[in-house]
Amino acid sequence: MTLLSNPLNWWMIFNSRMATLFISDLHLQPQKPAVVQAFLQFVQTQTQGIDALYILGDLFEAWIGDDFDNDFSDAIKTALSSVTARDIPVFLIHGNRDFLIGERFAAQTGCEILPDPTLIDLYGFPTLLMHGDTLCTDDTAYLEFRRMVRNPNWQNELLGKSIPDRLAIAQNLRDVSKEKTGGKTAEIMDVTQSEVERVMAEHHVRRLIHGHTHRPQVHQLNIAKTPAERIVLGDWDKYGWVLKVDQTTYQLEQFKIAEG
Ligand code: LP5
Ligand code: MN
Repeated sequence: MTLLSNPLNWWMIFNSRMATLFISDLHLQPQKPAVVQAFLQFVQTQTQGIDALYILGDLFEAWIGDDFDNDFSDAIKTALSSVTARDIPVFLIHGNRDFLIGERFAAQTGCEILPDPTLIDLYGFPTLLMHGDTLCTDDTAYLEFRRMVRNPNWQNELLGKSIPDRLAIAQNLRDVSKEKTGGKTAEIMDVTQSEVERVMAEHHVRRLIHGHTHRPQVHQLNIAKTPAERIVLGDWDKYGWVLKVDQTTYQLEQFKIAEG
């Protein structure tokens, strides 16, 4: 019997298809141990034999600089290193909570930081990856804030401050953000459709994957009269989300996160 005449072998080949995984908005923090545990378990059980893992921003609830180490950040870094040590690439796009992840973190974990947006060839399908915050163009107050915190001079000045000062500033920014988002409509904080279409047309893509809005869904749209799709990843809290893409198909999967 040849290799391919045995149905069992076909089944094994089918099931060993390689896949690329996308996650975002885990908002990892020591105060949410169940989510941390879910991520560590995800790394252990879901990344075996995959082609790559992409983290599209807000892996952390708040990141105040690569020089702030503790048991929590060490555990996450060790988990990421365990993936890259298996020669599986892990890519990271900054979110609005962890834009200060830098080269030290990348060197320690083997992760590669990608610009936002990044265009990849995903099994022959041009695919644009973003965090998603820049698509919310009606949120002009946020975009102004973003311009400030993404300025390298601002970042250098902040990174020069002591850890306690930085923790206090991060807490202050969170408080201001909570107050401001409380006064914004859901529409303002969602993506602006015309901006989605503009960015997709600019990069000549028919597929966009992003997070940030915490509104997991696959949206069908048209770009220059051609069908296209926008895949939105969900945040991790009571449930986690992962997008699994292979040569032929994709699935946006939700899974339950056990209570801590
Ligand atoms: O994050 P979320 O979901 O609450 O809301 C976001 C936008 N808010 C933010 C701000 C972050 O939450 C702040 C946390 C950062 C943690 C890490 C920072 C480490 C750096 C500091 C330490 C070294 O991104 C929110 C959007 C919302 O998403 C939906 O898209 O609306 O935008 C805002 O709330 C911004 C406000 O509208 C404008 C804020 C002006 C604040 C000016 C304060 C200046 C203080 C300067 C101190 C140095
Ligand atoms: Mn975000």
